[in-house]
Formats: sequence, C-alpha cells, structure tokens
Amino acid sequence: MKITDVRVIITCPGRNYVVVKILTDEPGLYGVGDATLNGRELSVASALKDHIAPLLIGRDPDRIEDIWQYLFRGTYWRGGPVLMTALAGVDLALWDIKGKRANLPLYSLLGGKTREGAWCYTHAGGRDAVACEDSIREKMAQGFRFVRAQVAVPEAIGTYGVGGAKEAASATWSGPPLDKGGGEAAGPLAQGGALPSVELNWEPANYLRVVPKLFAHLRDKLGDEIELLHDVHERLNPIQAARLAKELEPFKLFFLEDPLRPEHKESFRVVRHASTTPIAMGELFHSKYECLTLFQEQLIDFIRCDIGHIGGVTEARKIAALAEPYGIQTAWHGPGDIGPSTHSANVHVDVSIPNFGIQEMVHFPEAVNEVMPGAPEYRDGRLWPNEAPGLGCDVDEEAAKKYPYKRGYLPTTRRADGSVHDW
Ligand code: GCO
Ligand code: MG
Repeated sequence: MKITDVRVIITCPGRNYVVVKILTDEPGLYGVGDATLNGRELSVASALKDHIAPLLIGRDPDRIEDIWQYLFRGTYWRGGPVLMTALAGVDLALWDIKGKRANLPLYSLLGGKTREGAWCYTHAGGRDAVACEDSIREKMAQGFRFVRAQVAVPEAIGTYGVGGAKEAASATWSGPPLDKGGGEAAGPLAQGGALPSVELNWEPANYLRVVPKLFAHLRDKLGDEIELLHDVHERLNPIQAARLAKELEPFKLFFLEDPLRPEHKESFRVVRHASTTPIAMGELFHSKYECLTLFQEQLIDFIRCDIGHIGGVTEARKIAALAEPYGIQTAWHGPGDIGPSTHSANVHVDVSIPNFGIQEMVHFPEAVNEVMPGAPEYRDGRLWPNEAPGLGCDVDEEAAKKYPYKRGYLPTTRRADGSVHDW
C-alpha cells in the first residue's frame, strides 16, 4: 500500500479548520486528520502542502511510527506549534487509514476499551458569581457532572472564558491606542476580525480577589457534589498561582488548569508545595519532553496536552504511558478550535488507556458537522467514541468550499498600564 496524495482542506464553517486527507492506492481507502491551529491555520497548511506532502507520497501508510520519526527527527527542524500540528494531522489520518483497513475503531487498535464512555466537562461563565451559578445550573440540567467555571474580572474589559466584552463596559481605558479588532471581543471564538481583539485592564490582583469569591459562592449555592474546574490560562506568576491554589483549597476543585506559563516547568514546585488543589497543565506543550519534570516530580495531577498540537495519537499514547506510573491522569484539551477528528482521537484514547481522568468537550455547530461529520456524541455527562472504523470522521470537500477561509486571530490582553500580558 502506498500514499498517493495528501490534500489539505481549509474551511471556515463558523471558524477556521484545516483538514488533512491522505489518499492511498487502495481504491476508496483514505484517512482524515485535523491540523487546525487557531490563528495560524495557513502556516500549518503551507507546512503540509509545500513541505510535508512531497515527503509522504509513495510511503507505506501502515508505518505510522516510522513516518512520525521521519517527520519529527528525520527532517532536523522539529517541534513548535506549527510543525507539531501538521504532524498531528498526518498522524490522525494514518491511524484512520489503519483502522479502516482493519475494519476496527481506533480504540480497538489501541488495546480495546477500558471504559465505555469518557466523563467530560463543559464550560460555564458569567459576569458575576450569580450569573456563573445560573450557567452551571444549565449545564447540570444537561447532565454534566463536571463544569469549568469562569467569571469576569473587575475592571477588565473582556475576560477569557466569559464571552463578550460587555460585562465591564463601564471601565475606562487610558492606555496606548488600540488595534481595532473586529472579532468577538473575548474568548477563544475571537475569529473573523481583521486584527486581534484586545482584552483591556486585566490585573492579576483583581483576578486573584474575584476567583476565590466565585468558588465560595458556587460551593455555597451548589453544594459539594458538582465537580468544579477553573482555567487560569497561564496568566499568573508562580507565587500568585500558589496563592490562588491555596485559597481555592476549601472549595475542592476537580482541578486548577494551566496556572503558569508553559516556559515555567520548575515553578510548579512552588504551586505544588503550597496546596492540595489538584493541578492540570499542558495545552501549550508540544511534546512528551515538556512533560518530564512535571511527571517525575509529581508536580501535576492531570496532563492536558492537545492531541492536535503534539503530533497526534502516536505522541499522546506515549505521554499517557509516561504519566501512568506517577499516578497522573489525562485531560486532553478539547476546545472548539480544533476539529472533530482531534475530538474523536481524544475519546478513542480516553476509552482505551488506564489513566484517563476527564475530557474537555464542545458541542459543534451544525455547519461543522456538515463539513466534518463524525464528532464524538455527548450523552448523559459522557462522550462516546464513534464506532465506525478508524476515527470515524470524514470531510465533505464540496461542503467545505461553501465556507471559505477568513483570517482570524486569538485575542490579546493588556494590563491597566497598557502593557502586554499573556492572553
Ligand atoms: C481551553 C483552552 C482554550 C484555548 C484555545 C486557544 O481550556 O479550552 O484554554 O479555550 O484558549 O484553544 O485557541
Ligand atoms: Mg485552557
């Protein structure tokens, strides 16, 4: 069997996605993968079309590990979000081919089911604690047992995870002139604008004051049973993160997500030694190497790399295996800005490894399902793997053409003095 063609499909059914379709010389046999990197879609598409596709033509798609090693080590330049997303797209498409050839769903190739479905968490947020509580109650009514809670930060205009920028529209801005971002003002959906939108007046002190109050309110109103999570989104320095983890301890979070920047692995010691709040990390990691210190020193409880940005299922299995003896569980990144194939890969890995922890999930809009059918199904608080051979996802190339690419960016963040902060 040989690879005969690699097609890269860029489409925007609500937001941009990059799909990799690998064709073989066996009639009708092809694999579909996702290579979406939010805000840098065309760079990944170019890496695939201009550089990687020619290396794949004529190769045996059965040899996933060899192709992975060849593209990662064999081409000298390795790592980083663009190349590892491109590699993930290829890897997913190759696993899809292998599954279709064997007529087995991916989880079966990975060793078979260790559980039927994957418990998952969804997102809730609001301009204040009461609005966030209402949002969580809605999710609980939909059967969710795990919910991530975010709240607007006082004085900030726009807050990650809260949606829209209107919650603090009365705040005034005295910093430098702003780029005129045309997209949604805050949150990961900030696509479709000519330039990035900006969150303004974000101050760590305000954030650190409001988040413990949010969780005190939520525990008071919602009781102890609902599992609550919170995403710091890599915005704190080590001592701030340690303080937050400590102050949240009484509210028994399921986990505190991404408290520190991805560059600061050793600083997790500070957070770890300050509290027993479980820590999750990893959506900005790109390889197993970045996980090693955190695993060996047991500095985190959940590893939440993005299968679509670490080179796919091949790397994810290794990361899960490295985490297992340290008692660390997985929580693969599952936002709306990666495609259905990656969500499908998440769930196939979730249901086949021993140390699965939780799965982040989104409901895709109808247009996404039209172009890329096969996303995992949500039911009763869990995600269920697609039982079709391979990853169970496809791409409708005609439908994709109806939704042409639109340039889009993630938002940026500035502090009250106008300086750039991590978004
Ligand atoms: C999450 C993430 C996302 C990212 C997004 C960036 O926990 O789901 O933090 O919301 O911000 O994937 O493109
Ligand atoms: Mg996150």
